Parts: sequence; C-alpha cells; structure tokens
Amino acid sequence: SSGESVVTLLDYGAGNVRSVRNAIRHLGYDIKDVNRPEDILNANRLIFPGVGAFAPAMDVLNHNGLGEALMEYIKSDRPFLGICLGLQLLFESSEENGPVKGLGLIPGVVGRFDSSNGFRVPHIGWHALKIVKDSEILDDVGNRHVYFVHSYRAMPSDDNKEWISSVCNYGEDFIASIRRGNVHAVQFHPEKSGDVGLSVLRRFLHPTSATTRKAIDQKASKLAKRVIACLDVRTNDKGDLVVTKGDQYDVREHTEENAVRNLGKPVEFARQYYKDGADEVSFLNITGFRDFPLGDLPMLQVLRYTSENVFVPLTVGGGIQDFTDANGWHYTSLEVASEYFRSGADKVSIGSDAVYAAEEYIRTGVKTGRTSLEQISRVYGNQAVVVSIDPRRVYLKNPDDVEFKTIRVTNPGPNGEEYAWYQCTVNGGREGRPIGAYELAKAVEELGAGEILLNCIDCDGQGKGFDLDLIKLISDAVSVPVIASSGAGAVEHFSDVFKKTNASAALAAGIFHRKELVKAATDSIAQVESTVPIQSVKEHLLKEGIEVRMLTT
Ligand code: 1PR
Repeated sequence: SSGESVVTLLDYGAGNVRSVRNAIRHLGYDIKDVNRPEDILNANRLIFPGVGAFAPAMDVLNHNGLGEALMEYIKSDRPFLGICLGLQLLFESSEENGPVKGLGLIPGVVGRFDSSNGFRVPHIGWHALKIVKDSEILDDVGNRHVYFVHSYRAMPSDDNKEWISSVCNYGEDFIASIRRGNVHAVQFHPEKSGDVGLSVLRRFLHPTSATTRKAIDQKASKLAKRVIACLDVRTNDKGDLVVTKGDQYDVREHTEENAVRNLGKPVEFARQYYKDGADEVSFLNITGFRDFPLGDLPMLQVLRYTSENVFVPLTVGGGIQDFTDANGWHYTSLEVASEYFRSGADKVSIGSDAVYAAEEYIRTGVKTGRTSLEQISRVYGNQAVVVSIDPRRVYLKNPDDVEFKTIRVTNPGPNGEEYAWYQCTVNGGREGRPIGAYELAKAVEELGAGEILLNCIDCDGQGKGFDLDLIKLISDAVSVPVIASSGAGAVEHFSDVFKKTNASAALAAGIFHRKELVKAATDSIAQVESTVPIQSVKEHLLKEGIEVRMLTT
C-alpha cells in the first residue's frame, strides 16, 4: 500500500495495544510495526502507545537503540503521537518505582496523584480538558469528555509551558496533552474515547490545513460519573456463548426445561451499548470459575470482535485464577489475564480468587506477591485489575454477633433486625466465606486492586435500586474507584447512588437488556420506547446536576 495510508506503530509488546491498532484500521490506515530503529527513522507518522510501567518501557527503549531513534525522529519535527505512557516517557524522569530516567525531551518529573485529598487513584474515567493552546488534533474535543486511566501524571511548570496544549484538573492541574510542531502526545486514551477519541486520531493521521476550532466556553469539569453496561455471559446447554441475566444470580428459566436464559449474542449487545453511549462494557463469564477460560475460546473471540469497533474500555471477568487442565498442564492466572489483554480487554475482573487471596492476607498479614491480584497488577498496573465482590446481606439483631464490620441498615430486616454485615461469596454466589465485603475491599486495595466492582446478590435483577448502605460503606472505606452494581430499575436509582454514596460508576444489566427482550418478543416500537436505554439515564443524571459524558450529536 502507498506510504500515505501507512502508520508506523511502536509497540514494545507490554500489553494491550489491540485497540490502538483497531482504531487505526477503523480509520482506514494500515499499520507497520517497528522492529528496528530504522523503522522509526523511515516512518511518515509514528504512534507510540505506551503501556505498562515506566521503568520496563525505558529499558526496552534504552537497550535496542529505539530510544535514540525516537529522539532523533521527534527532534526533526516529524509527525509523532504519544499516548498515555507514551506522553510520560518524554519527560525527564518518573517517580513510578523510581526515580527512573525518561527520554528527557520535556522538562519535568512524572509523579503520582495524591489520594490524600479525597481524589481517588487511579484517575479512571471520562474527563473534559482545559485547552490552553491550539492543537489541531484536539479541534473536535472542545468540552467533550475523553477517557483517562492512570495513577501518574506530569505537572505544568514554567519550564514546560511552551509544550502544553491542554491540562485537566483532578485535585490539581496535570498535563493532558502536549504539542510542539508535529509532535503530539496525550495522557488520555483516544482509542478508548469513543467518537471524540477517534477524531483525535483522525486529525493526527490526516491533518487538515484550516483549523475549525471555535472559541468554546470552557467551564470547569469534574471527573464524570460512569454508566457501565454489563453482559453476563455463559455457555448455554447447546454450547453457545450467550448473554444471560439472573435474578439474585439464578439464570435459569423457571420452566420445565429449566434452560439458561438466553438473551442474545454478546458481541451484538456490546456494539449496541457502545452506540447507545455506555462509558464502558463489562463481560462477566459467569461460569468461568468452573470451566477453564482459555479452553473457552469463544470468550476470547468475543473480545476480539468487540474491540474491532467498540472504542470504550472493555472489562472481562470470570475464571481468572491458576488452573491445571485435564492433561495436567498448569496455567497461571497471569497467563489467563495476558490472553484476555491480548484479545482486547483493558481490565480483568477477579472474583473468587481475590476472596481467597484476601482471606489469606488477613490471616497471615503477609503479601506473598504470588496471588493473581498481585501478579497481574504488578505486570499490567493496578488500573487493569478490578476485584468483583459478590456479597449477600446477613441481618443481625446485635452488631457484636459477628467479627466483621456491621452497619445499621436503613431498612430493617424481616424480623426487625437493625444491623447487617455483607458476607462475601465465591463461585457465583454458591458458597459463603468467612469474610465481609468491607474487610475484603480493604485487603484487595492493599494487594493491588485498582477498582472495585461491588455487586449485591440480594439486589441483583430486582430492579428496586442499588444497596446504598453497602455502597456507601465500601466507597468510604477505600480510595480506589468503586463501581456500584446490582438492582438498577429506574433512572432515579442512578442519581440516588451518585448523590448518596461516593461511587465513581454505576453498572447495570437488566435495565438495559429489557429493551432487547421487548423488541424480540413484540417488535413493538411503543414498548421499546418505554424501556430505559443508556441515554435516558445520562440525560436524567445531567438534569440532576451530575457530570456525565454525553454522546456527540
Ligand atoms: O469468581 O473470578 O470466576 O468471577 C465470576 C464473576 O461472575 C464474578 O464477577 C461474579 O460477579 C459473576 N457471576 C457469577 N455468577 C453470576 C450469576 O449471575 N449467576 N454474575 C455472576 C454476576 C452480577 C452483576 C450483574 C449486576 C447487575 N452478575 O454483574 O450484572 O448485578 O444486574 P442488574 O442490573 O440486572 O441488577 P470468578
């Protein structure tokens, strides 16, 4: 193909750059991979999506001449776009497991966000920018939100101000993008920022001479609350991977056949929810704990297909644990996770295995470094590891009846109990464990979880609202973001959870699926419109004064 349609990609093999590749292809370009320093020097346009940690990335750049070639390329003002770590590496050094020396192009030290002032770290989610100078690639961004996920950031200073094209405020101003001539870098992920993100890539790949940026009214922006669509998937009795949905985790029809509820195809659902404005899509392989997930090629295929045209973050959970197959082959959870990342997942979600890890950690007080949670977060960063908690409410007459954290409940139990604790479960809610959701959340945060997905078995599928007592308890106990889950049945439930708790995101399944169910059953427009798509949730939140990312129209 002609040089014009080729983009050179510097991928040093440290994680998921599948989405960057997919986005480039989606925009009609071919990719040439960098194998040797000359490939950089011969590039027409170079994209550098940094993934993983700062030190290993610098090691790669230092040891094969790529770093020198990169500096030569950039210094001659050739078209360059760094993404995330690809921005940070341009600075003098980073505090991430360091100090570690960077490429030294831009003055400044990359440091960690300070979580002591109430801002959750990692900084995960959709946030608008404050554009401080013309940067053609941001021309369509304006006030719109883009997706960030990072714990480290570079700060603006007098020494680097001529580089800065936008900042973002998260407790403090940090550098969201830089631009000098043809050299661009962004801290956010354009490949995960929906249409707005694609416009950034498009403008980099195909600069238009006239800039169309209108003066925009830049009101202060907060990190937006996220609305996440969740797809519980499993193999049905015929062996097909289907989207299902349970009531209190029971996914079988209560008919004679007792079949697994089959709502449709996971990839189609994911695409629809992306179009509808979901801020993220989660797949939970709900029988992953008993089937070996790498034997479960359909799930990997689902991720590959989905990531081809869904440009928001994808999470996959279920079965992330060490496994020995029928032939005696041993696979580590890290290998399982790596396969998911390679197939297009941005985060993995760990359920049962995190419960065992937390129990052990609380019992011994020792971090072995060997648990799935620790291993995966060490290699991919804690922002890539979600812990999914599946607690069940246990009412108590007396708060001293258990050794776990109890709360005074808003609505007393069936026998007038005024207290409860939230017992963690494993294996899809089948087995209760001697640990509470509170104790688990604190322990997994220490072990490296970057986010907590907080379900509640009692509320799942009931449509009566989130368990606000539980979500408040956990979101106040940890400093990583908490995703509230289970029970959404009306738009007001979303505003409730954001107003009354410190949840960063709300995840729902049934409320969004019902539309599909009605459509399938009746094909009647009237009924389809009576359901609650993602956009209605967002509009309601906006009306309630809650910052959300809206789709561009
Ligand atoms: O233990 O690491 O293999 O992970 C298993 C994963 O599968 C866990 O994340 C666990 O939550 C999930 N899971 C296991 N069994 C079920 C089940 O339903 N039988 N689904 C299950 C969990 C809960 C939510 C659901 C929300 C929102 N589903 O993800 O989507 O409750 O539902 P709603 O909006 O309809 O109320 P491992």
